[in-house]
Amino acid sequence: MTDPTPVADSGDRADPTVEAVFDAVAATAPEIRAALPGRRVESGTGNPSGERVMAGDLYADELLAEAITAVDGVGSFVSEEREAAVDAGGAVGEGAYAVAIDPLDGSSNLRSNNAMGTVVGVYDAPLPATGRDLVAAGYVLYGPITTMVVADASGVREEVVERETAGDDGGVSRSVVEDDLRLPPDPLVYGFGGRVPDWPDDFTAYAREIEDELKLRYGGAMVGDVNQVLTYGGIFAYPALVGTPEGKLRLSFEANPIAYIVERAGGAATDGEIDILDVKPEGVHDRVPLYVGNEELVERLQAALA
Ligand code: AFP
Repeated sequence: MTDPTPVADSGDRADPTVEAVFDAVAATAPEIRAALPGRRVESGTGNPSGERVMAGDLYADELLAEAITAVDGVGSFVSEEREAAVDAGGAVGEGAYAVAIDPLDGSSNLRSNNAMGTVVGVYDAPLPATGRDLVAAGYVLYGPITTMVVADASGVREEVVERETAGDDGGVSRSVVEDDLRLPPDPLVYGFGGRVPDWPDDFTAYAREIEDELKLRYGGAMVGDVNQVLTYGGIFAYPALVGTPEGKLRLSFEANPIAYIVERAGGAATDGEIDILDVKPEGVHDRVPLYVGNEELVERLQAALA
C-alpha cells in the first residue's frame, strides 16, 4: 500500500479537520479506482451485516482506514466492513470526530461494471449516534468521472477529483464544479430498491403514482442513484420490505450521510415516519428504510405510509 497522495486546491474551508478528512478521501479515490479491475471477485469473507464482501470492498476499507486515521482531529474510524471502530487517538466528542465510512457502496456493481461510490459521515459524537451529530458528510462517485460531493455547515458542493499527473506518484486535485448544489425544484427521476413483490401495499400505491410522473433511473448503487436525484430532482428509496421492515441500508454509514447531504441541498429524508437524522440507533450496523429527495415527494410518501 502506498502513502496517501497530497491533495491540491482544497480551498479555504471552515473546519480544518473536516477538510483534512475529505482531502484524505480524495487522495485515496484514484488509487481505489485504479485497483478495481483486479478486485471484481468475492473476497471469501462476510461483513458485520452478513453480506458477502468483494475484494474491492476490503482494499478500499484498508486504504481509507490508513488515510483517515492519520488525520489530526479524527478520534475513530468506523467502517461498514468492520465489527469494531479503529481508535485513531483523539477523544471523540471532546475535540475529535468519528468518521463513518462505507468504503465501496454498490460493490456488487463491480461485476457488471456499473457505478459505485464511497460514503463518508463525520460525526461529533461516538457511534452509534444520530445524524444530528454529523458535522459534515459526502461521497465519492466512481462514474465515468470521479466526483466528490461534500456537505457541511456552509452548504453542498461538487468537485472533480483527478490525479494531477499520470502514474501513481502525482498529487490529487479537487476542483469545485458546483459550489452551491441545490435539488432542482422540478423533479424528473425516481429509483426504488427491493423486489416489487416485497414492497408493502402502501408503498406500492405511492410508487404507482410516481411512475406516472417521473422517469425510472435505478442503477443498484445508492451513491449513483442519489447523485441522479441531486442532479435532476426526484426521489430515491430503499423501502421497508415485507419481512424486512428495516430495509437494507445502514443508518450510520449510508442513510445518515445521504440524508445530511440531501437536506443541506434543500431536500428531505425520512424513514417513513420521522426525519432520518432523528432516528436513534441501537447499534452501529443498524439498518433503516430510506426515502430521500425533493421535499414535496418525501412529504407525499410520508402521508402515503401514515
Ligand atoms: P452492495 O454494496 O452490496 O452492492 O449494496 C449496495 C446497496 O447497499 C446500495 O448501494 C443500493 O442502493 C442497494 O444496496 C441496492 O440493493 P439491491 O441490489 O437490492 O437493488
